[in-house]
Amino acid sequence: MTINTPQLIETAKAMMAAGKGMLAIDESTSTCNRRFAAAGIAQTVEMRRAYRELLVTAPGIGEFISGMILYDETIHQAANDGRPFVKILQGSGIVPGIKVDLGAKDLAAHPGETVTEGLDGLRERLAAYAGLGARFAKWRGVIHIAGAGVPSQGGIDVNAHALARYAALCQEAGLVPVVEPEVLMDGDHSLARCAEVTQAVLQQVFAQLASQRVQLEGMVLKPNMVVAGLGCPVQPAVEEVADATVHCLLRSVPAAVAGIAFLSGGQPSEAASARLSAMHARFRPPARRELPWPLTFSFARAIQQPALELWAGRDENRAAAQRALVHRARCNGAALRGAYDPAMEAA
Ligand code: 5MM
Repeated sequence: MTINTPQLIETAKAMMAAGKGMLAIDESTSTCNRRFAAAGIAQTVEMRRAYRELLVTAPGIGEFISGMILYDETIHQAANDGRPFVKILQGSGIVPGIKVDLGAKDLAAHPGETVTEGLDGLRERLAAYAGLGARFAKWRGVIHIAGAGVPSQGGIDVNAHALARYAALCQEAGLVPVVEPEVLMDGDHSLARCAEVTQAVLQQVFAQLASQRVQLEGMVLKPNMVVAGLGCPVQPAVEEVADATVHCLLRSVPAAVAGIAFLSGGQPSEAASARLSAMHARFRPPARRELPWPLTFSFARAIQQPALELWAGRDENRAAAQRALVHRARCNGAALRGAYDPAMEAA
């Protein structure tokens, strides 16, 4: 099948719109239920629908959010007034997308490592999602750091290969692939170890993308920031994370890629905003050369978490929760100008 490159490029440009980033609301049912349970919210289809309605209808969210990543359950749902979520997003100028992987499963013969599944039947599922209005898709490969042998080359290779096969199928279906190789923050590894693993993973991902003939201009990379493990006794400064992350990307990501949108990975919301802001403040002319790709966010927890906790499943908290959501989106919008200031949190 011929690839519609101009259409892919146009969608990717809309996703990378200046001053905006993406909001991931694609938690699978089990992940969403786990977060609801922690916040004391009932774990039902209706509560998940009500929460996603709160997110997609937040007044003003389109000022800072260019795209939202939905989940299979969510893309079929509608607001109380009957309007499908996809239509609401389109009406706010937000590009609808869909998470299409089926989760990370234990990788045979590789204790402590996983491979993301979901390639079987993916061509048909992508066509169905495109018919529902999705214009991009997302797949997450998960890389663990644990000791000397994890990740193994085999673990990196198989996840990179799956990401590339997914990406090629997306482009065939007219959907922009968001390629998400996540090096987890779990563990006590150093910043340097995260940089080493992230670089090895990204280089293998781009080798596989080339091998599968994925058009870089019509894809978006969703990487982790280069950070120390959560259990590492030495936690780097904001500027160290910014520099390590951008240097790693410059060494690994071809300039033709349409854009880069970070996951937050469990970082506190304020830290994610501060680190993204530092990247923009520190890597711009005349002090440094201009970055070759737009650099933005595709956060889930770092934007949603305060809103989820405020909502707590109660309708009377809905407006306050929406304000908290838009506040986090605004903070990250400021980060894209290198202008995030912790003082914004008091506003
Ligand atoms: C890494 O997770 C992605 C970004 O979220 P954070 O900013 O919170 O790290 C996110 O899109 C993730 O892939 C989805 O929430 C889906 O997770 P599950 O594990 O439910 O498939």
